[in-house]
Amino acid sequence: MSKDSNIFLSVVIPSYNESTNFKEGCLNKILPYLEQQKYHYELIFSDDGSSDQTVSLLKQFISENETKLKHGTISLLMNKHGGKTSAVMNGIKHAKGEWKLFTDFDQSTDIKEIEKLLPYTGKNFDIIFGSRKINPKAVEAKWYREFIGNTFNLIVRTITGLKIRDTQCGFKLFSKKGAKLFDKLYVYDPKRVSETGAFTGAFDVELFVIAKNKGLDVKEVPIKWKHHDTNRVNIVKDSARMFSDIIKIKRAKRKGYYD
Ligand SMILES: Nc1nc2c(ncn2[C@@H]2O[C@H](COP(=O)(O)OP(=O)(O)O)[C@@H](O)[C@H]2O)c(=O)[nH]1
Ligand SMILES: [Mg+2]
Repeated sequence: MSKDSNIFLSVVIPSYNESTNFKEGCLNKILPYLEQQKYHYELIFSDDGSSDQTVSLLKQFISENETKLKHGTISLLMNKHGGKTSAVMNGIKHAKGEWKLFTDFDQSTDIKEIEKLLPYTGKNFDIIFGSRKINPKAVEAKWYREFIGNTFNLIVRTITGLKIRDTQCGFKLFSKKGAKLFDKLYVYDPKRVSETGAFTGAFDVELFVIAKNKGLDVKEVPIKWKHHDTNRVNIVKDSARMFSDIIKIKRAKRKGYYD
């Protein structure tokens, strides 16, 4: 059987100027872990137009590893810089697995944590996702990011009516049906990014609102998470923009854009 037949798990990793993280070895555990599993997998890097050495480091990583893999494949997609949404979305679109995970490059959540999500597959959930707010003891975060995260989640719950405690954790597993929700993004439609500018953003919230509108079930699962410093998140600017995006999502829902 060829390595890409019957792929069970696709792992999509967006990358944007990750050479420091790469050199610190943040990818060291992922292939050894995936190779030990009984299922077939694919690992897809989706680069968001990095301007540092990320692309050449990833190409080297791929050529050093691809011939050794027994149960999976690795590939690299190169996108124009468009922010996390477009990088993740393009990766998810290319993914052929029965289940498709996206996880942050810095591996704030270790790939092994997938074992906490997998028990919920086959139970009619279309998004099974990591949460840092159910078991805070498993989370090593910066106090100010935690404070802002809590405030953000409270605002999201109030404005959208979602019952989710942590919409923003970068560790989410989609069924094939769940993955199609990306096509319905309106506020975070990557085509509009030229008007709005690239950033990490709250596309997750929009996906959850669309899922709810369509009557899909989602499952929030506590996972371990460890903060990695990033100098890309501008707390004040990004928070203000995320807040205004939540209002836009609410408005889009009212106008029936997700129907
Ligand atoms: N901040 C940021 N992250 C991006 C962008 N495009 C892709 N990403 C990816 O989104 C993920 C999360 O980014 P990170 O800086 O770790 O954000 P944090 O975990 O929220 O602090 C990483 O895998 C990045 O490579 C972008 O334009 N801005
Ligand atoms: Mg991070």
